[in-house]
Amino acid sequence: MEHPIQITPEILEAFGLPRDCASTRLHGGHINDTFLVENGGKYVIQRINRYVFPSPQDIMENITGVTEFLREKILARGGDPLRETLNIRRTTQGGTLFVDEEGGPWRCMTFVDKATSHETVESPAMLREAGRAFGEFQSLLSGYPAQTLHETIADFHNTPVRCQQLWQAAAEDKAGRLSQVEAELAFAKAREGGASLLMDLLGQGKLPLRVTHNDTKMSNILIDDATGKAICVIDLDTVMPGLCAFDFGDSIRAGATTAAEDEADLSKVHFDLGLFEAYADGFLSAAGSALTPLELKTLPDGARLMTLEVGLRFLADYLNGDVYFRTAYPEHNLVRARNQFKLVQEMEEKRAGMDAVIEKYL
Ligand code: GN1
Ligand code: MG
Repeated sequence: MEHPIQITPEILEAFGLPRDCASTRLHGGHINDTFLVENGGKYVIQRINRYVFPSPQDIMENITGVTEFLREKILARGGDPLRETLNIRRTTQGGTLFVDEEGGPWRCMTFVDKATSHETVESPAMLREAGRAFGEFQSLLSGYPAQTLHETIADFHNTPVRCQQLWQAAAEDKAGRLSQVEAELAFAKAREGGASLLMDLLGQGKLPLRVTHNDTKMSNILIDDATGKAICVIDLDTVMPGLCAFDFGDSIRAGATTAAEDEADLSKVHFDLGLFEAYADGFLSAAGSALTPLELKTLPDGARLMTLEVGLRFLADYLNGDVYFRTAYPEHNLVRARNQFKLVQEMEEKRAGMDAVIEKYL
């Protein structure tokens, strides 16, 4: 399906690296193509997905601004910016991107050694750490000039718009898969009414816009191999103004579950309240004092809506013929959608338990 993407000598040269550096593909992430390159030093070179990000230059401007801002904050608290934030390596021309013959945009960052991006949560302590780091990320960026950020993907966490995109995908049925997803569409339809809660509160001025990460899954944080501490928030492609509940909620979606996002055996997929509490504890210890009471109260809604939303997106992509998320087999997006919907259902059942955890912080 996909034609193999490779690092060429021209790409290496563009970033001032020897043309014969060894490179290996890294398999994390559903969107970009990522490689580890070594020549004594270690670098991550990525091809940005142009279908997903129509304006790679905007992403790089956001990332440059945010990482330079973070660098100052990290230095001020005596930290190590080479390990605690991304560091963009420029091209020999001084730019942040190299564009290949096919128009593919490439970027380079220094690799953070002796730290790991984990696809699944191994312990409540690990999730608490992730929560602390994402909470700290939000609080460090609270002084960032949000109006200078580009909106890299329009309506990224606008759940009602994501519903519309699913209905459109169903109407078009481009891949001829509609008949396989009747139950999932009904599940989504039944939740359309409640899908606009956060956007409504935002529109009414009841929730503040903050600078948020917007893709706070466990694998977008690096955990130090030696200390177990979450040291660096990565994948800054979707840093944009957003709601606190987006970041909190997406981490719960991805972290407070007993199975991988694409576990097909739904009997293994459960929303875990103990993990929810561990994340909430970490996140709120770092960001909680800045949050309004309504922000706190809507964190469980963030969990439910971010999980529903990704389910809608996986399902829409399945109907569209897998054009957005990278898939490993034909039913992959459908499996992911079912998995997320199972979590949504359990989050609805365990809502009172989530509220009780958050109540402690009110
Ligand atoms: C994508 O790039 P990655 O794999 O960190 C997606 C997120 C989804 C996530 C689901 C830009 O994140 O929105 O929540 O997959 N990123 C984009 O795993 O669409
Ligand atoms: Mg990403």
